[in-house]
Amino acid sequence: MFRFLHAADIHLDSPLRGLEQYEGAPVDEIRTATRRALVNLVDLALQREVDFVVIAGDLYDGDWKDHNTGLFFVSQIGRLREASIPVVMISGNHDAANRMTKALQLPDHVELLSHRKASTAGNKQLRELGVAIHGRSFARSAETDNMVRDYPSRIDGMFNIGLLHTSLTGAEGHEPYAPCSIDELRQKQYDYWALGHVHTREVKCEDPPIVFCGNVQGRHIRETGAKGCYLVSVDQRGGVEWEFQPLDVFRWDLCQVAADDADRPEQVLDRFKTALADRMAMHDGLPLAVRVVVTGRTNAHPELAADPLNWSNQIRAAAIEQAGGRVWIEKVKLRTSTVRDLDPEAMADGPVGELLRYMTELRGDDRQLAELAEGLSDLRRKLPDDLLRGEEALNFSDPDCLRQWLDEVQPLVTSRLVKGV
Ligand SMILES: [Mn+2]
Repeated sequence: MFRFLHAADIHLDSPLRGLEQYEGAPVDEIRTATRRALVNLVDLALQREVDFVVIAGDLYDGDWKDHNTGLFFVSQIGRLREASIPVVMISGNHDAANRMTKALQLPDHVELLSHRKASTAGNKQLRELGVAIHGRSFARSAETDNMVRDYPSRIDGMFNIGLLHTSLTGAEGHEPYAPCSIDELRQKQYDYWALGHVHTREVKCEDPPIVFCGNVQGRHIRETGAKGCYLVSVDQRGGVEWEFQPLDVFRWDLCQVAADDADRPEQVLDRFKTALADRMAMHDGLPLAVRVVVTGRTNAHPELAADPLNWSNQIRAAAIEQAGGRVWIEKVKLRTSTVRDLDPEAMADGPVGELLRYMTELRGDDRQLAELAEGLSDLRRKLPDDLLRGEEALNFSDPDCLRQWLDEVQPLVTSRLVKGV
């Protein structure tokens, strides 16, 4: 009967983080990725001849640096006007009314629902199609009120869609904006809830469909895998089907390498190449930014642990050789361990035994860890700023963080002290 695209969190012109400082980083691919994902969205709408498009907030990443971001959106979305495809959208926390200092007049086939109160899209074409789209934009970035309560009642005889930017009752890693429960959404008796804000796509409820479509382009290593939108089809009897459609032009991925039973670092490299080939095939040849995590108890551990920088770069080189510039290694984490544990008792009288006992003691004592951190404060002051900020910041006051460093340091130290361990 009709079909539409449900997209959200385009974050147009958002920077992609984590590759900038990397020699040979795909700077152009990164800079234009969100724009090209938007182009893919418009292309898809035209190819599949959808009846309309909804965007559930965070079209923009924040206030524009200049008008170019807005002009790019207007020019792309304008291509839908020629095909008579209306667009209904709301703003989210990133592009809330109070954050945006610049604006452009939107083309008349694009409707941004009000941030003053919840309303129903007024587009005539949608009314004729029998579709009512209800929603409300964020007035300020931190909308912590339940917005759903004031959403309009369903209009009988129409297909009712709710457009909402929310973290529901709380989603890990997302600010608790516009909180509400699945039950509250169901009580509205709408036929489809098009949600935005949570960047991982998820169908929260099948009947009626309550759907997070995720963002259209991964922006850092915590946004791995295919990103895109949902193509939603509604049949004569109001039956709804939804199908994920990738739109991303560049993908973040995790490549796990099991090093168990490998005898030499070269074998670990071979396993990495096999694992990478699998990942590349899985992502249909899209350019990838990959985090490599090597784990396992292996005889290669002493060599790996003794010179992690060398082996990380061997892995980067292997990726270049294999992927010819289509894959960038975001980070290498060598998390291997030794095949046989060092036994402090066996070396009870030696300096290595002493060291291992000290490390074990440290690990179990938050107070001593805090003292250690205090002792490192001079070093901390010398660290560049970006190591102390962001998701993977070095946190000197977090005992768990300190314990993890101990785990990384121990093999490094012992492998240099004890040959062949
Ligand atoms: Mn958001």
